[in-house]
Amino acid sequence: MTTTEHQSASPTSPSDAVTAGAHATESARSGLSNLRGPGSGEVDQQRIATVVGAALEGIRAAIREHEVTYEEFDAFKRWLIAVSDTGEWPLFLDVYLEHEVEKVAAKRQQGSVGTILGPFWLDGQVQLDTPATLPMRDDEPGTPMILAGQVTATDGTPLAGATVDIWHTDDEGWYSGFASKPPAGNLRGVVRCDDQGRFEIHTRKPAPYTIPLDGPTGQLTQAAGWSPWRPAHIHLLVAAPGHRTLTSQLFFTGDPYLGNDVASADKPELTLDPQPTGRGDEIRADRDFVLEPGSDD
Ligand code: MBD
Ligand code: FE
Repeated sequence: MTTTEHQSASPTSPSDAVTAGAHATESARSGLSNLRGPGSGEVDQQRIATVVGAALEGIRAAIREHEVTYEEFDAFKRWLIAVSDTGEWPLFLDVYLEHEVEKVAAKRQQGSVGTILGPFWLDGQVQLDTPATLPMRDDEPGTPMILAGQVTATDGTPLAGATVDIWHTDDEGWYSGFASKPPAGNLRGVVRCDDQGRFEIHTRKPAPYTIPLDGPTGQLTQAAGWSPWRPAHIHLLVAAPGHRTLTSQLFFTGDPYLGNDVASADKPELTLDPQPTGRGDEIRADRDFVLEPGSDD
């Protein structure tokens, strides 16, 4: 399927946007804090005043400089209410702001380059031993793809006990658990590596993805004339006992949306160049991961 067909096919019905938003909101409410490592947990009045003050002043400056009208102010209020009503706060925040938070965090990190988590991770997916085939339909469309590699520590030690939590869209750009089309758990899994930290995952190559165009995030994006597309990508959480969990994504050489990712999450270090294996149209990409010491919760 070409990306043009994908776009005109409209990735979501209105109920899909609301369903996806509700699930992402529930997931953000309950399960994400333990992925981020320990924080101080303290409420610091000075920090709130500084950061929230700067954010508000940025908005006030935009109002002054661009002479924002009451009509625009009221439209902004209605838009914010719609973001809540559709549960799109995780989508909007992860598309437009998470990449800046990730870059701040990355300044203090060692090991493989990572990128943002995004709103579509789900806890509790099927656990598989390597070599693993992700759950998929009998007639799962798309190019068969193998992703293989090794997880090591920063000193080069292979990490027995490493796991690769992987999730990505199907060949039409749909995420299981968020769109109605793919069955629950489709193209998601947690793969246990072997005693050398090696993994081999059999899946399908994902397709480029547009954020839902019928919700407030997509509508704002289109109203501004910005591209709503993300390059095709595979999400990963690479974990091992005693090491910081790496949150990453992998992209594909030649993808038309590289460098123009609506979520600004693509990085040159994260591009795969899969090669034919000679078995039908199957392709294979090899990618190793390096984890730094740290808390694994
Ligand atoms: C996605 O699939 C995604 O990965 C991010 C970060 C934001 C929106 C949709
Ligand atoms: Fe994604």
